[in-house]
Amino acid sequence: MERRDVLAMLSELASLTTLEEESPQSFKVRAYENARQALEGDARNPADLSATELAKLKGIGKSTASKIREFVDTGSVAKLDTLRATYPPSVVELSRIPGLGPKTLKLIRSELGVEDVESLKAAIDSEKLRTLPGLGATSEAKISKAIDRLGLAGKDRRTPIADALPLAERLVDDLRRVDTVVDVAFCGSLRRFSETVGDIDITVAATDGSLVMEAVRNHIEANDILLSGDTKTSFLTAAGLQVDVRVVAPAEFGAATMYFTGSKAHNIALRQRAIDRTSILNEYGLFEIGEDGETGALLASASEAEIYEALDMAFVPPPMREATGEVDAAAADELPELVEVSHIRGDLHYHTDRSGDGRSTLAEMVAEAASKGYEYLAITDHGEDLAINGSNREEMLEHREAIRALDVDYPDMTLLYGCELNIGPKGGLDYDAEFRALFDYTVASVHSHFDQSQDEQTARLVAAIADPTVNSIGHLTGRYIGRRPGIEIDVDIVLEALFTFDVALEINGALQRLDAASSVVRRAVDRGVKLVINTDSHHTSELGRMEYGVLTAQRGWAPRDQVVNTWPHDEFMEWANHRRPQP
Ligand code: DGT
Ligand code: CA
Ligand code: CA
Ligand code: ZN
Repeated sequence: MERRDVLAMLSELASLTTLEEESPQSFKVRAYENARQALEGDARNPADLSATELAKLKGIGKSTASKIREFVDTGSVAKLDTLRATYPPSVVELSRIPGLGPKTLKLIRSELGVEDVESLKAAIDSEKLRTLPGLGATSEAKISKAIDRLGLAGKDRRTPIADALPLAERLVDDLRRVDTVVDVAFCGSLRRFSETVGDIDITVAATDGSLVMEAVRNHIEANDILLSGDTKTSFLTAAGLQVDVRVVAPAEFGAATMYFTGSKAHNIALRQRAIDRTSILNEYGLFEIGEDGETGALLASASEAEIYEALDMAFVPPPMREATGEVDAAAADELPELVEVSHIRGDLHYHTDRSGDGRSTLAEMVAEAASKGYEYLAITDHGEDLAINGSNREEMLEHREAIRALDVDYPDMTLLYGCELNIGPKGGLDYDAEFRALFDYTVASVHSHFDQSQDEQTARLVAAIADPTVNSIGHLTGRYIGRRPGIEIDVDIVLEALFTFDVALEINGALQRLDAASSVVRRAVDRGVKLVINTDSHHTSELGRMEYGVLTAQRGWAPRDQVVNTWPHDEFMEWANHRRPQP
């Protein structure tokens, strides 16, 4: 039992209690969230702490402390089990639809018997939703549209990557500790960094499978074992997500991960290439075809790199394996030099507790960035137009002094006094032009008015892009994958404006966002739009998101030199300054 298991439990407890108490502001929900934050900020493993020690931590009450102990001691929490029974996965999914708050959810369950997306759609189609108090034809239409845009309807429900990846990483870590295990990888759409996944596919190289299968069956997330044999176990998590774990011989690990990473279309193209070269590719390896047409000598199987090489092509990074031109490009040795985490020299969307939603101090956040070896860092706390979380002029100017003072302590890193500006409904920005010109660097983002028409949304973005105090556009659509659709825009017009005004498009690495999406990144790359990959960190624990931003960039075929925060210090500073009116 580790810290992350306890954190995951508290998150689930908070979200299910929100449904029960019909408000995210309820005392109990806050108690679980505060406890989660307290544990996040404490270096010790909560499993090693007694109930008394836990309750001594700021933010953890007695009752939550005893639930944590219950979880550590027994592997489950009675309260959570009760909540899971009352709010099964199909109901939790409903609660994520914008416009369906906990109160409305309770109403449609009791009055209309709606228990999942399908029955909700039926209630909408028969115009029953609008008959309930507090709802009308307008909200009915809005909910219907959200269901379509989030892709919730239909048989193949998908899980947002933010829910799947942490779970897969935990399972991979656990399986690495099994004695007979040589290597473990998650494969499938998750390894390709698709923003939603149908299931989790894990491939294990082991000298003996039985211990692995046992470890999978005993895993804390394994709620319902679907099947378990010598080489494959499948289970469902409490949230209804399927996990498939397969065991292969270490010598075949590369062939197996390649096969199970897919995509299916990429595999088919590779198999065709193999056939064209009189060989055969399958999940066990690449083989010669003997004279009798039978499978002949083994050519490669242990690693993916060897197999690509034997196919006489460049290694294709997993996020590109979607059969959208990468096979031909790799065969011609014309893959772009993709951006990688090691190329990143700075983070340019970065909060401190100057923002209402920031949770680490300026000194802590800067020290953490320095530990990554960054050469520049833009502190971009929220502008004043953001309710509660924004800062007024006086506060910003004080913040500037604090940033300048701290900068002296970091000779190898340039601290930029920045701001996350709010793009208003018509494209207006915070403060005034003169005040904005004082910032060294800005990211402008949409945080409100998600319901305007596509034309209005496009116009507001273009107006912000045209402003000379704007360096970049943050989280382009404001979506939360699988939960909030984000604004609708004409992507071509926005990309054209970004190119014309030389403003960078952010790839936000927060897993719930991954915004701009990889499909938009690919178009931006083709259009010559500059990119910037950021973490949007609000806490020192969030800098690892850079990797997720980079994987999204790779999925969009982003070359290193098109990403401004891979550039050396002077080159980057020159670009950041060239539009800015000098105060
Ligand atoms: P998902 O789970 O819907 O998000 O997408 P994937 O790509 O993870 O698909 P999944 O889980 O059905 O299968 C995992 C990988 O296994 C897939 O990417 C490629 C491989 N695979 C599965 N079925 C086939 C098949 O019929 N032919 C080939 N060539 N590969 C397959
Ligand atoms: Ca899959
Ligand atoms: Ca699968
Ligand atoms: Zn932000």
